[in-house]
Amino acid sequence: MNGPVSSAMKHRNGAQPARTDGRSTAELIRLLGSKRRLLVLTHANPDPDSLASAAGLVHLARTRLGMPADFAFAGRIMRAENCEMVKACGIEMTPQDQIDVAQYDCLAVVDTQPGFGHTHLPPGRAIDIVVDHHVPPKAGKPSLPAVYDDVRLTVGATSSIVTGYLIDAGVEVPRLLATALFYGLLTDTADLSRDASALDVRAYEFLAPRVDRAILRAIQKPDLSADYYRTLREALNNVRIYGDLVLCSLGRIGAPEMVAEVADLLMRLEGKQTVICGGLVGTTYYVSLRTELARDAYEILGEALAGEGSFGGHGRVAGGSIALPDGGERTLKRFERRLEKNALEALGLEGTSVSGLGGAKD
Ligand SMILES: [Mn+2]
Repeated sequence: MNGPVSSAMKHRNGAQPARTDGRSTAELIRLLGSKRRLLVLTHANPDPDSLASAAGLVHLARTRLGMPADFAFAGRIMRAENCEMVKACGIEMTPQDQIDVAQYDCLAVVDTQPGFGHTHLPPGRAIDIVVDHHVPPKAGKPSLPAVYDDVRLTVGATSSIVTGYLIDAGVEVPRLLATALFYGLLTDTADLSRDASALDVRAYEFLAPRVDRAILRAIQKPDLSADYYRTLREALNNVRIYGDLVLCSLGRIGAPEMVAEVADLLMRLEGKQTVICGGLVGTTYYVSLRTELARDAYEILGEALAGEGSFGGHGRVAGGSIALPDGGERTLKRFERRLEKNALEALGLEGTSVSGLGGAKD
């Protein structure tokens, strides 16, 4: 982790005025120029920042180097907003299991790094390019480091780093790609209010005049299914409030994205500082944590899960999943009681009395 950070600092200090900060785009272009075919990968169930970053890197390789480039994804596109983004911005992507990795001599990973639990990379293949803004994983790192490793912890969105490459490379950024990158940047930085660096602001200013506003609006306010509102109704009936902590169980749900959505919604409840929201899909329990406390969300979630399952996150946001022995009601209830107890301990709220939102159910 010291390597990329210190070299990024060095570059920043000695930067020429026209350059964006961080690693040299020329270095990336040189590497791409020595390869024939690029495959861009990201973490499973890609979010807007990873979708846009991948599309941006594919565009750079195709237009600047005339190089065949593809983006492959694992898992599924969750949330109505993300589905709308893929459709409206025309993001080309192929399921990873339908890709013949042997066809590619250059592998890139964006918005994540080898070694993260939610990142499924082709076994036995070295990764050539890593572009990310997360703290590198402590364990599970590959023995061969990437040739081009651009991890910038101070940058709010990978979309900003990729936009920096496009600016530096002088390639034209089409309207739909600009809209995707802009949306990726907005979601990861909460409209530049969270973790935003000078590069994020620079990328924002570069992209803003190129954005298709009608498409951006459609992405931000997509149609929602009746099932969405039914789950929401259940969720609101099941809110448990302990001091400044809000716990919410969605019970059994059809798709995991509701967990994060309800967590985001409840975070706006006045006076609340931490939200933990969970739901069961099949036999996998998904959990999202949001906090405004001075503590890292990842650390609180780690304590609440007592080391079980896999989880990730940074700053104010964390999420994870745990495989339960079965999908039965008793197993679910038992797990949620344990999670609640651990969470109360982690936040020093043991013995605090519980209430709901008030109204009919109370
Ligand atoms: Mn990101």
